[in-house]
Amino acid sequence: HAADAFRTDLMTITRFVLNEQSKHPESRGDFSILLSHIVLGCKFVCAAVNKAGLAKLIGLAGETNVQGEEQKKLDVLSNEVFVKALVSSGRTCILVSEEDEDAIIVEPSKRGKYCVVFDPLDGSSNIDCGVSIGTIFGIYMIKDGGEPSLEDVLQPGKNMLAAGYCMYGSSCTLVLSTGSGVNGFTLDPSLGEFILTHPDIKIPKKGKIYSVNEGNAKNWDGPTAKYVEKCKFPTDGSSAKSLRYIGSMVADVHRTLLYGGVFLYPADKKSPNGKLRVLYEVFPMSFLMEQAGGQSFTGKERSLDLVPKKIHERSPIFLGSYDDVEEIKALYAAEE
Ligand code: AHM
Ligand code: MG
Repeated sequence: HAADAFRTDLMTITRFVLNEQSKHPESRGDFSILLSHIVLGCKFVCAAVNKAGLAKLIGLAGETNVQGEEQKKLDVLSNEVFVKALVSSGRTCILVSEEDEDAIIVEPSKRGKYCVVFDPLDGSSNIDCGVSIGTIFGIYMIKDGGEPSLEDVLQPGKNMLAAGYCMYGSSCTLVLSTGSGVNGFTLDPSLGEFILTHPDIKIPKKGKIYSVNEGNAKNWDGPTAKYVEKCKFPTDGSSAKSLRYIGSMVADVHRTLLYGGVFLYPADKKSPNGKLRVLYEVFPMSFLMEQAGGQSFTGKERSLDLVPKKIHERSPIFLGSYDDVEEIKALYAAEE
């Protein structure tokens, strides 16, 4: 149909979130405002990532400042953009970023009720070879109306109100859950708007892919080793799984969400808590997985039940298709 060539009824992310909010008459639009500031950060980082390769070659404007200082590293730049966007939204009170050792307590005149935890540019070691990287974020509500404190962000992941990530890949994709399913939006560069392209994402119940850094295999514990062996040499007559590992969490999780299967970053002898950070890597991705019908497990418990004690704490993680994670849980249960 000619009519299909141009869609005229565009569901932008702003319109989508406003629609959702209208179901809650008590909401005053604060969440939409917060989200629009996060979206602005994502657009900025997307633009910066896209010209990262070129910037080195031709010195794009803005990449080297007038004093001739060396250009800021993209992860540092992204962090600054997100912190400023979040503070200026007037809707946040405490921020935790992978890039900042301490939590940021927002000054009283700019405070709102939301707490945001984020990794502004995850997988940044992949920038120089053009592999997809991303921003990950989670949103909590301050516990009581008082002074913001670390307690407000040291809450289990199940208390998050919303979580999402933005992947800077062949296209820029923002995946969001506000606690009623998962939706994906793709940036239309000509409009500068994120348009709903992946409504109501559901992860397949079982998948054909496993995703793990197998170079760490010699240090794995029993259940992880057994599970990966099962992926390669299944004993139940099913066919072996394919291995896909990008080494960029957002891209590996995005593929897992769309195609099914499992992504794991397990504990090993060298890093008994794995590598990934609880607040802004494990929790948001686990929140999205559950909302899409999958599961996330730490090797001990449901990931979202974990209560972090420190803001940069790490945890092992096994997430993905419901049935596949169920198998991993059984192997850990058998170990006890
Ligand atoms: P980073 O926060 O330093 O970028 O590290 C996190 C990244 C994840 O994106 C990815 O899943 C993981 O590190 C890969 O780690 P490894 O190289 O050990 O496989
Ligand atoms: Mg990271």
